[in-house]
Amino acid sequence: MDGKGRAAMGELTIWTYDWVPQGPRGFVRDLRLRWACEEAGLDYTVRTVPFDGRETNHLARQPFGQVPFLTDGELELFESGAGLLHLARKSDKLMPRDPAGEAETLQWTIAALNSIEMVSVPWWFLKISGDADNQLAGWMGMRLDQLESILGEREWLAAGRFTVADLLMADVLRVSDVRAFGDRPATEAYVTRLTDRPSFKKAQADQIGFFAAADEKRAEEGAG
Ligand SMILES: N[C@@H](CCC(=O)N[C@@H](CS)C(=O)NCC(=O)O)C(=O)O
Repeated sequence: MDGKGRAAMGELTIWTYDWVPQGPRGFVRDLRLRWACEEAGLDYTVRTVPFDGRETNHLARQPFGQVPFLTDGELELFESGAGLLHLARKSDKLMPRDPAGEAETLQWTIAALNSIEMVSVPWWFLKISGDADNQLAGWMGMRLDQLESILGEREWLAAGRFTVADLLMADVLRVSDVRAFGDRPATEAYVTRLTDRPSFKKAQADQIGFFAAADEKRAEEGAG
């Protein structure tokens, strides 16, 4: 199944699953790439690999059986962070071109992945597994408190303006269990500010609509 971004078939293709259960809708990481394309005004198409059999059916394209991955003409790359940085090289709306601003953007993009999401994802998995004594709670709280101090002092993470680093950090932080874990007003205001952006809202609505259409297709196939 194919879904289209704003423009006619472009060179940029964001790959996701053809269907996912309700739970992750609005959070599947293809949203990061959709959001970045929307911010930058880059034309893109969304295409899919089957959710069923994902463990093995596209390993040549994403070695962990996950999504998203991105194609740009002949070029193909996996990892949402790599995809975002690739898109950021196409548009200064995502990353400034001055060396200091670019370095700061790279630094905070990697920090979102390797200092925050690195903790938040395993913390979240332990939380939803029902482990009452989540061994990662202390580490998670410390990281979020450190970030809260920073976000209390500035509007954007890098270069004094919106960058792809904010897009990624906000996507990591907007998970409802993460938002509910303690009271951090600066972080909450930051997440709200970022997710109020029209490009985020469009990307999220598009993803939700995309999977809703997939439900209908599944139902038709089941009925037929
Ligand atoms: N580090 C990867 C993580 C990708 C990831 O966790 N993708 C999820 C969807 S958001 C997935 O494919 N989950 C299915 C699975 O792991 O089997 C990235 O950022 O691209």
